[in-house]
Amino acid sequence: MKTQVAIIGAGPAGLLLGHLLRAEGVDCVVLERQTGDYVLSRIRAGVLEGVTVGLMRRLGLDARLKAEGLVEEGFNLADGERLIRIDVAALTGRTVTVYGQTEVTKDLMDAAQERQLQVIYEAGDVALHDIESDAPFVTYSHQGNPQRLDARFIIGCDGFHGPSRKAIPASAVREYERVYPFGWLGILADVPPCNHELIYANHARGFALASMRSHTRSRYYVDVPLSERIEDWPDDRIWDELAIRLGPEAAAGMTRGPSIEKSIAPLRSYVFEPMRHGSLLLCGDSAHIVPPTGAKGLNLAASDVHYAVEALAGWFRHHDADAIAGYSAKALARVWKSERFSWSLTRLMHRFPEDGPFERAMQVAELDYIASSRAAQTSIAENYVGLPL
Ligand code: FAS
Ligand code: PHB
Repeated sequence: MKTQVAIIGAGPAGLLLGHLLRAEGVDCVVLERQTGDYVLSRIRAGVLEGVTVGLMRRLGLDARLKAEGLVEEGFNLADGERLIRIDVAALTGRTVTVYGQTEVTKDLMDAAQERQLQVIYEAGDVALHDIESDAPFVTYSHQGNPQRLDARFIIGCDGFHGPSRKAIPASAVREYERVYPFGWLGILADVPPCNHELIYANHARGFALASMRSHTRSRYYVDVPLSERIEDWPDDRIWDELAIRLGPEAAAGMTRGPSIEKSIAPLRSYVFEPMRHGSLLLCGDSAHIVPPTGAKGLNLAASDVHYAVEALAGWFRHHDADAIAGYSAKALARVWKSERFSWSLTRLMHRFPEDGPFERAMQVAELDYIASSRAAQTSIAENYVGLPL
């Protein structure tokens, strides 16, 4: 089989990219290891920046997002004594939209057939070949048969554990990583949210986040030691811990109920450079990971896709080789700023085992400064709604 662009991975990055390339008249095929149902079963991001909403609008796939997404004008930082509201709408003129990654992926999947976006699910043993040539290709197995897909470019949208970035020679690679000494235990429940806006809490017992998916479905998190197992966290224990960490006001508004999903995710900051090598470009988690504290992961995948579509459309329309050559630097410039914001908010809102009284005093002083400074709140707000492309 032959196409112009081979996309590996049908998560949000791969599907967004596939649809946008089709809209630009660029032929592409998406190869996905899992089934569509499995991809949709993964509960992940919940907050969309304007960049991500804008790409769905550009595709004309934002009907459900407009109807069901919750536009949020602010969010809150809690420290056990007070709630510091960051009024992102007043400070930046922009907002964020609460609309689960699962819903974004579903909207993109549902549109694939009618828009002739070819997505091959259950594509096993995907391997990349000749990525330094102008004629790279991908081999894979499907329904027990070996397959080959020839393309002009291969785009790795295969997440943190995919094969794409590993196809780049080690001599060309620079990696940066910070693994955090805790994970996030997340719970999804069909109960109304405790607050109409998100609350990030730094409590003596640890971090908590109150988020939501709709007016009737809530998403909460507490940070736990990496040694914890989900079996050790019955629902009641999670609800009790959330009520303590989020504080009495939020606890008073909290409705408990049975979890419909709960899991523990590790946290890391990770950047892989370069995001292009020869005819291979990387988008999303295949090239970078952020701790979910800043709600940047999914949105960074969207900005990578924006730059990749710009570069590929330029190449196929005008043979603009500079656009392809400039992709990595352009995408990384925004990646690093989001890495910094996610790392700094993680540092501010979590208790680190190695921290002593001085580090705790720094957190208190920074929260005091944020509570009293419009400039400090504006800085947080412009990062939270998403920096310009
Ligand atoms: P994805 O990982 O979503 O998609 C990659 C796709 O490639 C998958 O479908 C995978 O099956 C496929 N693939 C992998 N290997 C393959 C192979 N060999 N062949 C073919 N296909 C292959 N971000 C937030 O903003 N907020 C959050 O709360 C949040 N929570 C998260 C919780 C968890 C447990 C994880 C892992 C991530 C979380 N993230 C969160 C980040 C997450 O939302 C990512 O940023 C987002 O999924 C990035 O999308 P993709 O780059 O498309 O990668
Ligand atoms: C979520 O709703 O899943 C969510 C929201 C904000 C974050 C992380 C996760 O920072």
